[in-house]
Amino acid sequence: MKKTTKLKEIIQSNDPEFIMEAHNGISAKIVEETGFKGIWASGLTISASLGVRDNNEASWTQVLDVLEFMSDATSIPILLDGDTGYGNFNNARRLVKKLEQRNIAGVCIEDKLFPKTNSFINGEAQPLADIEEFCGKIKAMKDTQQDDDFIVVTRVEAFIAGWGLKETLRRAEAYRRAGADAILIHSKRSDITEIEAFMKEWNGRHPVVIVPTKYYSIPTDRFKELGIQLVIWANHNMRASIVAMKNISRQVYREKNLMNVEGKVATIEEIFRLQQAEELEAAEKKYLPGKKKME
Ligand code: SPV
Ligand code: MG
Repeated sequence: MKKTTKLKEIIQSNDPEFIMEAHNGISAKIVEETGFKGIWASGLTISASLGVRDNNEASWTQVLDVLEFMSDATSIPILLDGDTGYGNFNNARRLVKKLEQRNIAGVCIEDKLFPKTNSFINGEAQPLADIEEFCGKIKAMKDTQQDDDFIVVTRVEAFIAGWGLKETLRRAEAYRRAGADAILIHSKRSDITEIEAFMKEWNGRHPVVIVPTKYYSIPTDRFKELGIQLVIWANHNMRASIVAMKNISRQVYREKNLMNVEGKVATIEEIFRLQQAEELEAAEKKYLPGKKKME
């Protein structure tokens, strides 16, 4: 099945599905091996992995380069966090063209202005996109895709920016009508009251995606009760690796010795396995003259 079709099925499922953040080839591969059905290519963590801020400091083609490695390393669909689409409708539709060429299954765009800022930094201070303009962007993206199953998720930032339920509903409905495949409702509250209020009024009109980074203590069953289609665990591989890298760097720096560290880190063989080194060895036997004889 095509990656796009797989993502479409995930987004239209009755029960919540879960996708996990990755930010490069190896983390994408780990997400797939773990059993997840899809990957969230997070803007926050891809920029963090490049050592820059989540303010479109990495150019969109630099993000594409990372995505290409992630896509080549995996067979499950990738949903790109495409920020605002990196400009107006024209930039966004060109993005869709390039994503399809790289076998990326879908993209999520948010109704803010380029260059964006992460939703958890001064959310209230961030202006939202004009609704009509944003709807034009959605239409342009949907008109551009060649594969009918390519997914455009639109993310409503009205709760984040402090505009409340009415504006959130107004925007979600406008984006649905403009052709979005699903609506991501973002909230920075530590409880789920905003999402609950939205789901009540929304009444199953169209698939809904959530990112429970701040309301992490809410049991997953609640998402099911509310009728949510897709849950994104948006940044946890990056956060896990920061803790692990800090700990190991500190220990090696302090001890000037690897003895106590060796058992705590992945083996070199594990790196080779994740890189599929064996496949190359087999291919060399098949394609490289003299390789068989040498052994
Ligand atoms: C991301 O993972 O980059 C997201 C989610 O957009 S959030 O950081 O919550 O805005
Ligand atoms: Mg983001």
